[in-house]
Amino acid sequence: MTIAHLDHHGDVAVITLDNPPVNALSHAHRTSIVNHLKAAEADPAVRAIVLIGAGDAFCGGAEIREFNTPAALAEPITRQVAETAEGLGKPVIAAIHKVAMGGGLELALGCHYRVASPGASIALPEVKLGILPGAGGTQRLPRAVGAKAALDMIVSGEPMTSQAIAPLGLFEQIIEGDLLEGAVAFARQIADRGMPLRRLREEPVRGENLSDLIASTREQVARQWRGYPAPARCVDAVEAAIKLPFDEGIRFERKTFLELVETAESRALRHAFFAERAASKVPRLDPSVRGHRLDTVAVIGAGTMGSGIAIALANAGLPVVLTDSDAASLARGRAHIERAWTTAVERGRLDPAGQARRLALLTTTTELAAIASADLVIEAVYEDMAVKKAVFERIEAHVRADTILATNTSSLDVDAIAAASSNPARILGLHFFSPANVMRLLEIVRGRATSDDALATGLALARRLRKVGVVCGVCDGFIGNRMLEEYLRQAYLLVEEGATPRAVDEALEAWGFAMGPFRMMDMAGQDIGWAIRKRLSVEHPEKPYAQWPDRLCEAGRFGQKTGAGVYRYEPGSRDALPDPEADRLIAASVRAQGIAQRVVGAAEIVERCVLALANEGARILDEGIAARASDIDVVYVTGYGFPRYRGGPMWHADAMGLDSVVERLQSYATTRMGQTLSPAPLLVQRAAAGHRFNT
Ligand code: 3H9
Repeated sequence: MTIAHLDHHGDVAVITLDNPPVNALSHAHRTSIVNHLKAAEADPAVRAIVLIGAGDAFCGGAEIREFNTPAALAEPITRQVAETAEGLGKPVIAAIHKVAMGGGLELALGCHYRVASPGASIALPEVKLGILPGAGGTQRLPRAVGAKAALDMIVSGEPMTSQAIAPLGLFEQIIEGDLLEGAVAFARQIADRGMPLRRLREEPVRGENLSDLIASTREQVARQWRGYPAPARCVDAVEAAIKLPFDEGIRFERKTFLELVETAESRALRHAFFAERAASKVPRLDPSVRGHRLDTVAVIGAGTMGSGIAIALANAGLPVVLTDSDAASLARGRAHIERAWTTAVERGRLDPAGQARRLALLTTTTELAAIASADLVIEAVYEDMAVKKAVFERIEAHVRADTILATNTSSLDVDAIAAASSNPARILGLHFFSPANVMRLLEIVRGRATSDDALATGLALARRLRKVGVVCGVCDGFIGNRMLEEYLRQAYLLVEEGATPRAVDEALEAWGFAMGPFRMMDMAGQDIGWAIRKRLSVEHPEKPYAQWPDRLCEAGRFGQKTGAGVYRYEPGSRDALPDPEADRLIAASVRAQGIAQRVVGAAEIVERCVLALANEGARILDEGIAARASDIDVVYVTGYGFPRYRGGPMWHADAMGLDSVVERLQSYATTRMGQTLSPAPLLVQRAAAGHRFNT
């Protein structure tokens, strides 16, 4: 077993955390660190101790997979490891490189001194897992860097670089060059000079107006983190650090940690963490295939999507050639890109040098020949099969034989596009979400002929753009939009049956969705849904739609872009206002169909919409379009505003129990349009076998 080891560098003992990949603090690892600390303490030849990490991290924190198992509670727990270091009578120095997070940082806070390499990422990210730092972090960090900075870090979970946090008092030295050598020299200096052992537990929490700070943070958390229990508890714990003696604060932290780690929200957030990482492991793809080296990427089409993709590429440091055959569209696209970077500078998110670097990476041209040197071409033209095929033909006339070609279609058949190519193996789908420079999700569509090389290039691109790439097979709408169709079907039918659009939006927003379906479709454009319905109602006449949305579209109500959709919009505003005209059109449509409306409650709204997602997810899983249920969850959490603290539609169904899901879906069988919710075969099978989607 690979665990911490102890070496001697003269009179300095070096304990190396060694538990790949991130030196997480499993029970075995914790035990071995404590044993080495005690051995070093007992060894008269040792005058100081350095704790350092092997590989690419000092320490990524507690072993998350141990949570909710006996191993997490087995002593020494992480807090006791930090306490052992703090309690030693010889100086203990944490030497941090690359990553010190969660329990890893808490262990370092237990040490008497800390040094770091430049650029190390320092964080207490527990809140993102629905817990709080449970190994003394909420009590020691405010003592180390002051209450304000500590509260920011603990509540946001966001990392700071070692250089940025050093002046706040976390590090005694930033060591350029060899960290071990520097840390050993530093440790020897401390011992030589007989420097006092700095124990944070003995120091006061620094900062002014701390009650105001706690009160204002509490308010901000309540506004920003509806549905997430952990952020408010993080504030409580820092308040405890301010108000209580250290040991009482620690007891409060532990109790709160143990409560939070059992919550459904924490379990769901941890699922989301591992699901995102699992998505990069693709069945039937040799992990040694690295994909094409990307020196230049070309984007075809300078519309909203194409220019958003160009921004994302340049932001990641990739040279981009953006082309559009229409000079006016190209100019509009370029202006949009330049405006995005100017706004980022104005808001302090980008410095002028960064803006200049990005501009230098961007070439815009109407000449398709300019894509000749591209390693990857991403087509982002109008969503029409004939147009796409024609564009691919022209692209292929200009690029090298090994250039990877991607279509940014959101629903068209990638195999059909590839079939028109002389080399279908190099073609894949890269479905970006709008705005492409903001949204984290990238659906990577693996066609029948897509080569491993092309697929690996798509995955590497996702990593480069700091997006989550989810591989899916070819079907109408891929994972996300195919499920969305079922979700929207229910949302529209619920209005036909008697709910108001606002009630539907409010119910789903209260449940945790970032935006209700009608506000979302008003933003995306009701005409897009209309076009899809027209096509699908021919291809799948067995799947009924509510009719009122078409009536709205026929009246030119396409949403925000036309100032009216399901809601009304004042010029320049995105606020969805009630609109009696929309209500009138809906009522007229329902009357014309002779539908007897009824009272529809919030519980039914949420249940039908959310379970429709999971039900279609089951079909997608059954057909092999998604490799695993967690990939579907990742798509919904990162691309569709599904509440992360509920884990995703498949996780939610698992948490409900699949037999209950089947029972709830069947309960609608007798209602009008009940067949739209008939349980998918895989769902029924798994429920009958007592299995889950996420294994
Ligand atoms: C905590 O510390 C609680 C304490 O306060 C109290 C305790 C009582 N455990 O992200 P990557 C795996 S809570 C287990 O692709 P990167 C990860 O799943 C913890 N596994 O690499 C993946 O495995 P696989 C607080 C972990 O270089 C592999 O490592 N800490 C852990 O892009 C590589 O991960 C956090 O929340 C872990 N703690 O980023 C930090 N961490 O290869 C969470 C990682 O099988 N971790 N793995 O897919 C991270 O943010 C990133 O992983 C990190 C490296 C920045 C460390």
